[in-house]
Amino acid sequence: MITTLNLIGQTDYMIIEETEVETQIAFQDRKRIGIMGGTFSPPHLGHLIVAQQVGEQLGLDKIYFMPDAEPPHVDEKESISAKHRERMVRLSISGNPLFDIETIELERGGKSYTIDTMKLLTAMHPDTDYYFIIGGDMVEYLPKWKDIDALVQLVQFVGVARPGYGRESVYPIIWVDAPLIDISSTEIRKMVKTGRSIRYLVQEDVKDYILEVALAKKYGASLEACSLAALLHDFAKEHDAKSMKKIVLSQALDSEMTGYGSEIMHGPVGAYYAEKVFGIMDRAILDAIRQHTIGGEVMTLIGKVLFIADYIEPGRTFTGVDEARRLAEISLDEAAYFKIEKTIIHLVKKELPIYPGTIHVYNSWIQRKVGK
Ligand code: DND
Repeated sequence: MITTLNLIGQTDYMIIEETEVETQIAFQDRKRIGIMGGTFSPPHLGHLIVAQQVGEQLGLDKIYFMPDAEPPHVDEKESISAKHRERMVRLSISGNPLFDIETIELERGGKSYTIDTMKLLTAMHPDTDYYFIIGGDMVEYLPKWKDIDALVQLVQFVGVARPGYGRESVYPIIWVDAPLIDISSTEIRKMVKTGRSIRYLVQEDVKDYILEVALAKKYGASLEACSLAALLHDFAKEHDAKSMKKIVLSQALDSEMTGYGSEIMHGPVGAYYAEKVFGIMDRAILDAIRQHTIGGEVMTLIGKVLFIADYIEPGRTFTGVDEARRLAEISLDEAAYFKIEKTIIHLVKKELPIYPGTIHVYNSWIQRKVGK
């Protein structure tokens, strides 16, 4: 069948086969999706910068961060459990409408060979063209990927230069220019181990999450519970003081705290959200969130971990932070008491009113300390 269409200006007519029209329309309708595959142990700002640059420069509809279940590399990396890596990816990409997460490899489990995944994804989404984003190091490694010749037929590889790696490849690669970012997950893991600051290298919430998990490991606290508490503890901060106040009053929380601002309210309000919005039922997690700003008269191990991790993270520079870090190495109780006492002293010196709840917490800790 022949169709006449006005395709070129007002007066010039062109005749084309309908099948060709369909092909053109089909081409226009195709989705263009970027895949940022990785182990993300942990995800860092290099990953985010690269994905953003590729997405914008190639005009992609979406970029999916796809954590692998087990990295297929021969030289397996020091493993952080898949669950933690997934959570950190979710934290890293939250709030960016261009980014999303693809969990297909985590659900499948086992070694995540990209060819297996892309066969599944292209079969599930025949209307999509996939752009698989890799750094220069991975471009060099491509010849070793499983069934690479078949894979380059399924996806378009997009390479982003990385310091120390060339741009040559025998495979078809679209190169995208992005600022050279010399950050690697391996280096970040080393920095965490040696107590160096990872601020500005990973997204802020990821940094808190990593430190929380490190402290939990040291004191044998449940990693699952501590990581959940770390994830949710500042959720209330996304809301303004007015809406926090509403919750304090409607839920019959201590109304007195409304006079002391978001800093005091976001703990108890955060616990409310964790229960009502995220369905957390574990009392210890809820208490940890509730108490994480001022502490509590009685605190669980999870509560102390959250309370201290937040206080001593490497980005902090206040006077006394080194002492707090030293104490955290020896005893969580010593570190917690130090924080409670320091807070009171700080507020007195600044001539600021002290929330009565903070004073109650201090009283119970000092009474225990001096054995009364
Ligand atoms: P990585 O473990 O290198 O990820 O894995 C990248 C992807 O390749 C994953 O989806 C793997 O499943 C797949 N792969 C690798 C090897 C063999 C096969 C498949 C196979 O099927 O046989 P990372 O978490 O370390 O990094 C994620 C990505 O970000 C990588 O492409 C990496 O090159 C890149 N990257 C940077 N790019 C530019 N500047 C930086 C970067 N840091 C990481 N600073």
